[in-house]
Amino acid sequence: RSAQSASSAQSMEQWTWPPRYDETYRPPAGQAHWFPHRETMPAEQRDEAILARIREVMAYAWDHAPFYRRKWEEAGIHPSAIRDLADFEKVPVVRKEELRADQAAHEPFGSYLAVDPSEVKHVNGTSGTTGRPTAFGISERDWRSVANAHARVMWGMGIRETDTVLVASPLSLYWGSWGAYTGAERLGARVFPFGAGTPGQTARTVMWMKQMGVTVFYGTPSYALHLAEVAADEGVDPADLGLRKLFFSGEPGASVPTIRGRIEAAFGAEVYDSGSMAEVSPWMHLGAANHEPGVFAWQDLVYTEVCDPVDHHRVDYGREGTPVYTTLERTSQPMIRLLSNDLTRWEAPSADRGRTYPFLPQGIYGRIDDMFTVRGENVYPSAIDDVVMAAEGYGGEHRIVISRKSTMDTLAVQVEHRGVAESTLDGWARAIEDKLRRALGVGAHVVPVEYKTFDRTEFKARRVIDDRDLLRRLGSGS
Ligand code: 8LE
Repeated sequence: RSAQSASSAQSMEQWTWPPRYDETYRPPAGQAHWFPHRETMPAEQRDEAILARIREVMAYAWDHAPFYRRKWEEAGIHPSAIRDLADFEKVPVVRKEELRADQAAHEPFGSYLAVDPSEVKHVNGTSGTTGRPTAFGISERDWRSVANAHARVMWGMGIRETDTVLVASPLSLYWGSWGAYTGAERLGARVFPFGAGTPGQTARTVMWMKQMGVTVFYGTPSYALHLAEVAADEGVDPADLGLRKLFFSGEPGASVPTIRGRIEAAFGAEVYDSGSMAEVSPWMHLGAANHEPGVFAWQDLVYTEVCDPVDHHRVDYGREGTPVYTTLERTSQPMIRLLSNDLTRWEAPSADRGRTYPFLPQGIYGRIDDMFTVRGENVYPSAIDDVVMAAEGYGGEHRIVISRKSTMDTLAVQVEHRGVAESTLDGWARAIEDKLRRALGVGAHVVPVEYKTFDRTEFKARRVIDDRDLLRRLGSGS
């Protein structure tokens, strides 16, 4: 059996540790898979190769990254003790706070840097709007692994060298933009890094898209909708911009039916979801390959376990949990069981889907932190988005306001309206309330507000206003 698994691992296309890719490789244009064998092999066979790789990655981290050795010694775990993927569930998760603290103690890249600092050739990071920013120190080898992985997933989306790919998210510290950039470049497409986020940029984006014949858009779902709105304001029908495909990361949306539908309808193009966390770049290891909602977990790039948020053991297929990620190709800042605190549901691999990876049919639908409880019901902001954005006359933005009246939490949604007659506004709001009650199981108060009351975002939307946080900070909450 081990001889068989060894030969199967050998035959996996360009599967080496440390990773090394043939940079000249590209499949024939008509081929659906970048690496047909690796993407369609029986999942159990792939898991054997992944187990061997996990042991290599852990041994490497033990030898090169003091952070991991400390953590595992404390937990009484040695890489050699991982005999199967069930053993791997005993490896303690890494939390983002730990990485932040470790980096503060070991400037600038943390003691989880597993290469000599001189090998760090690229720096990305978190924006640091909440808490201490985290620096991503990336070696050239890792940069190339990410480029090759992203090219491969984008190939699965049907992007080809004849495409012009617009990178329409901030080209600064945000790894999302650079990951899309390097992937498009490696794939041989034309890259158009216009970015996003500076004043007046969106109207110029519309103009440049037309001039450059952009065929593929990358950014956040919120920004695509904003772009469609600005195009219309400029007298341009977004469907005339010539896009074939849009792919997304950064926030829920591309797998949220209403948001997805609005984007498809506005641009007359296909929508693809992707994205996990910058720390586990290649972040596109959660990426769509078919034109349908949901993403595959490309397990041979980053091993993804959907886990119980409390005990961090894998939940059964079909169940909800939080993704825990292990990079299989990173040598500079390897991530081994990084806890995402996001929420998803996963399904078992099935050859019918064209790739034998586990499937996340609703993508990632929220963060545990963003989930709130109103009268005992758990509510995800993306579920509210899904309902209100489906309303005829929806004006393009809304805000979700949670507040505490005496001891009870209440939920209000301020929704922009457009083209709804003043005399029918009340009925319009009540109809949305009905739909929200059915979808969420709790009552919400819908308040119509004027079109363009709220700011649009060029990046990730922040629609929840939680008054209870304010009360808590003032010390008057419970
Ligand atoms: C639902 C993946 C990337 C580089 O685009 C990104 O946004 O990374 P970042 O800035 O580290 O933020 C990660 C968080 O964004 C995740 O934990 C998750 O809450 C959210 N996110 C990213 N992609 C998606 C997503 N949420 N669907 C997605 N496709």
